[in-house]
Amino acid sequence: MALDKEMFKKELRQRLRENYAMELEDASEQEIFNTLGALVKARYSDAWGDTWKYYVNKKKKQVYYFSIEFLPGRMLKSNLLNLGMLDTAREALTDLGIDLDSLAEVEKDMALGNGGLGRLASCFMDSIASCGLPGNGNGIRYDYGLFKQRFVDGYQVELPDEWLQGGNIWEVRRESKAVDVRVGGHVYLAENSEGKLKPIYENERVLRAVPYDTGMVGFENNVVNTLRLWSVEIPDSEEDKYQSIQGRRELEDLTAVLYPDDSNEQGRLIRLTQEYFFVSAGIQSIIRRYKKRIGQPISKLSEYVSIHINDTHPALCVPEMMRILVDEEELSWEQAWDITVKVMSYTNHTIMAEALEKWSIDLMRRTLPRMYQIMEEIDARYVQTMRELHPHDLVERTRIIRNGQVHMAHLAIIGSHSTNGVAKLHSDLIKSVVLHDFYIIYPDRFNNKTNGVAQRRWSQIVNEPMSNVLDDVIGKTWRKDSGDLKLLMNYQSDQVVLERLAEAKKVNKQKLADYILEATDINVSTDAIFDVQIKRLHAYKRQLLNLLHIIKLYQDLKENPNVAMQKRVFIFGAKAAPSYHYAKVIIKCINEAARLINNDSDINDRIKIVFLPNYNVSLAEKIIPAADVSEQISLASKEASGTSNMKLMLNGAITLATLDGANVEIRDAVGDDNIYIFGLTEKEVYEYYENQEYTAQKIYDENAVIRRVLNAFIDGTIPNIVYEGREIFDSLIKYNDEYFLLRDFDSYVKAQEDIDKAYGDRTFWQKMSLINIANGGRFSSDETVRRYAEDIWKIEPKDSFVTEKG
Ligand code: GL4
Repeated sequence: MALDKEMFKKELRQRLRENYAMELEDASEQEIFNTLGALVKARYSDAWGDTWKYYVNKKKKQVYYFSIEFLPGRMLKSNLLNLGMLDTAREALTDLGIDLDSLAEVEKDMALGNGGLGRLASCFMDSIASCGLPGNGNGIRYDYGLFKQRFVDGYQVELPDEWLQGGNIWEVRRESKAVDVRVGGHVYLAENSEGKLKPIYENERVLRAVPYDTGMVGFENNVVNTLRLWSVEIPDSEEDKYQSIQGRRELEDLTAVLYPDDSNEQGRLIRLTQEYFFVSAGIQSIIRRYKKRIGQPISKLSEYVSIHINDTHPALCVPEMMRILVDEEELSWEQAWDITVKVMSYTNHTIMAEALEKWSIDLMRRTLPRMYQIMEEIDARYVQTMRELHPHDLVERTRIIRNGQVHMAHLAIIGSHSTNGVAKLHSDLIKSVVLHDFYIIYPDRFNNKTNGVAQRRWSQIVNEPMSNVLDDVIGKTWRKDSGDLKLLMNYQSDQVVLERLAEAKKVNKQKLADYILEATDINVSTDAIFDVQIKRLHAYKRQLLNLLHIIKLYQDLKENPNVAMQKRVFIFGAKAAPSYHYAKVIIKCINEAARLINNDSDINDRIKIVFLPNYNVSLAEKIIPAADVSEQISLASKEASGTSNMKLMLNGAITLATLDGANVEIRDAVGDDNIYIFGLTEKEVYEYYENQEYTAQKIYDENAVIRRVLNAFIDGTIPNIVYEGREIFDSLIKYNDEYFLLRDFDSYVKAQEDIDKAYGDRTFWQKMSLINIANGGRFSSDETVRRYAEDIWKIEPKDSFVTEKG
């Protein structure tokens, strides 16, 4: 039954009394938040149980999305919205003198991911449930999420993220579903009494994997799926092995922290054990459930179960499934292999060579001896089969075990029936370059699934002012079907609508300006262009190119204070992996340039730099609705897709981009006139690689503007960066500018000048902004997961049903 405002208030008070023996007036914000969370959870717990029963009773095929990262951020408002309770909750709380938005800030971000990859997994969880698709997440419940970032003297400092401190209201610990995972020791094969070869384990360690489940609430459809995250514990049977505190700590450390590096993994033992831990626990629980609930022979597994390998971190799904089917279920190798390949599918998320995971044979053998044996067998059989079909060197290059290393991407491709990229350009590149050898061998396995974003969160929840205008202008159907945003195209010349959208943007900018003042003490004007670059700090994403342009503007203004230009606020949000030295150097330089420019009275507030610390999902929710310009300036070919580019356009920001990742599709959606494109194309980049004719020094020698900008890093113009400035300078000149910043500089400056002019023409700008909003619907993750469901997972949505309790 729907909860009305009065009932809501009554229930909140009653629950506070029951749980804390307190009246509302005496409760802390945390206590009220926890109580509200419990109230919300109670509203979907029936549907959660019923969804599960429905899938089992109807023997629905389900997908299990295995990902070492999930990045849901805060869940209160999203759950309220999806349950249709957001307005009621807001009004009821207002009556009680509580502001929902401030209360929501009490929730700690669930930050069990680094960036785009983990956030995509969470957008998918939302969309899978909202589309009524039978799908679950499987990952790790880290005790500490991604580190908190502070700036001290302009340098990044990392602090632990103690997200579980206030308790986690959404999760349910399921002790009874725990499973054991075996690692280390030795394994050899011996005949059992029936004459079958069976693995014998010696001196292995047994880890207990305990699942914590979180309901993934679908949008107004009574569907609640499950995100299952595993935590390590010591099994009772092993208690006596862990008598020292240090021994216990070591074991418990396994799920303590998320690796803070999103694309440059170093082969560490604990990371490999993490990967196996959640893979083994997840697959064991799937098989256990299948046997108990579905009651079909194991040979039919692929008709009921699909497993998705999100990037290579869960690639051990392949040998682990083989282990269970062969060692435990006693299927033949051939039969087990056939099932495994049908069940598994894999997404590649990057072409950066350093992120293509490899493990040394030695480490693999020591840590996961049975997995290694199985991978050796897979590899040997692969070679045997392919030798007859393909040239020797091609087969050698694509082997799983090669040059002393285990290649996880090779394992994922060979052991699954589908490999996809995450934007058209990226999928083309993996076919033609990065994984070209595999494309020759398995042409039918390759496909594209362009990323998408959870549009309800990234429009309705984060941008109420814009949403209200949209409701008035095009009706409310866009809230359910974001394709209806297209209706807005009919109003591109309607002054009133354009003005109202601009007003909404202004409200969001003021809110962000208030936050900036509070967080950094910097005063910014909402008349300025809010120019935003928010993403992990990586050389290939080229935050440095953005900085070079800012320095150029600064030098222009110093030279001639009367230069005509719009006011601009350059907003950055970016964490650097703690071990990524160069990225940290860039952070320091941006912070020092900010200090210089923001305090220079000659500049007189015409340009400002704001580097907001601790970029995370919640901060993105504040920045994105307020953005005018969306910087997507990676070197073409390097960004697999990007997803903040989609969120920003959906909120009416104009994209300034290279033709990289999904930017290409954004351009196709909005048309050339409503986006600013610059720089080398991916083809030109590859030509440079082939001809090896790029010389940064030459550009520096010939281009006076560039020379002046680069010299600012070493001649004291930007203070306090004696070492960092030199490092930047050398990376560009001495080490020949790996990401072609200098080559793209002039066309970037030109595009920025065009933006400057366009912003001066209010109507022109507003119209571009409207067209971006109207075409944002194309990048909904609802659509993306439907494509995965139809083409790869072969799962069907639930027929519409009503939970038993109504
Ligand atoms: C990433 C890509 O870098 C990013 O372009 C993409 O949008 C995201 C989701 O597909 O995956 N790959 C890795 S690794 N981290 C990412 O964010």
